[in-house]
Amino acid sequence: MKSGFVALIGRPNVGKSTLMNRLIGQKIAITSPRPQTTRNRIQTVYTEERGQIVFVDTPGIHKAKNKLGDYMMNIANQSMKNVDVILWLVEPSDKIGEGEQHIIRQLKNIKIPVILVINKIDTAKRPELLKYIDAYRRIYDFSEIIPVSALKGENTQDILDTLYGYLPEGPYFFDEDTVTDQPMRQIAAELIREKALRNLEKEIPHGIAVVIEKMEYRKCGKGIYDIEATIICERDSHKGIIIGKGGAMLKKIGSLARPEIEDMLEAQVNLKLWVKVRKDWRDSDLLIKNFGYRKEDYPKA
Ligand SMILES: Nc1nc2c(ncn2[C@@H]2O[C@H](COP(=O)(O)OP(=O)(O)OP(=O)(O)O)[C@@H](O)[C@H]2O)c(=O)[nH]1
Ligand SMILES: [Mg+2]
Repeated sequence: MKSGFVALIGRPNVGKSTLMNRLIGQKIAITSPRPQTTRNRIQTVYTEERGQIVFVDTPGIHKAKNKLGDYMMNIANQSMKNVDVILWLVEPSDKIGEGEQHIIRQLKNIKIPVILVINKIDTAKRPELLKYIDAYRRIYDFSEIIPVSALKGENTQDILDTLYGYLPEGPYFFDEDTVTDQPMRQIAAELIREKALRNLEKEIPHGIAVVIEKMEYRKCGKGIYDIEATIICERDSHKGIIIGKGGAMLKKIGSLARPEIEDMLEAQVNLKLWVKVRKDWRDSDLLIKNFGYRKEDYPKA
């Protein structure tokens, strides 16, 4: 039996979370067209007859501009060092910029097999792919290079087959029913944040956090959860936009998040949303901690 940890790393927005969800066949990590969607280390477990793979999704590697950014980068850096295999995701391009060079410098200090995943090949012209593979091959000694489309599920099975070739023999780390280390509460908060990210204008999403204030179960029919959540933002003007005209935006965020939370909890959900302003929370250790981002969450695996 094989088992081990596999980190998904790369710049923001390259499709790490989309790929992880695809590989395990379930939506656990939220995804959006906004960079810096993932803020935490998210572990998911994939078990089959060949063995068990623990995937570690990480925040996109970028220049931190506040304490939340420092926190996110610490998670990405730690995750890279504590796994058996690294999947480095990149866009289909031969433009290798400072962002990629920075990642290469970090990889050069690590003696872990690195598999380059060229994602989003559905957006690239086939003949160009060879050019991209060649450009990357020149700058690092990758164990493998695999072009895929996480969104369409193209070639993603190849990643699983390849990974088993690099994982050590060993026992399961989790029982076979385990899917993730993320508590339900956290996933519910993230689903609400995802709907905010996907529906709000560009400058607002980065400053948003979601806190579940209450999540209570009532036995009634197939069961009901009463959930109260607060969307935290950084400015009064943002609060107005998140609420929207006559509450329309907040209603939209709630009505998009609710069915997904219901699917996850396999129960009915009563969802109440509030919006609060906490100026510059992304630079406050105390508030970052209050909003569920904890230093203790750093990987130890
Ligand atoms: N066309 C196309 N789009 C993709 C593919 N994979 C991901 N995307 C899109 O790219 C965007 C970013 O995807 P995410 O999975 O959130 O990216 P990420 O790397 O986790 O981003 P961060 O968490 O911000 O670091 C989303 O809009 C996805 O739908 C793909 O294979 N093809
Ligand atoms: Mg992500």
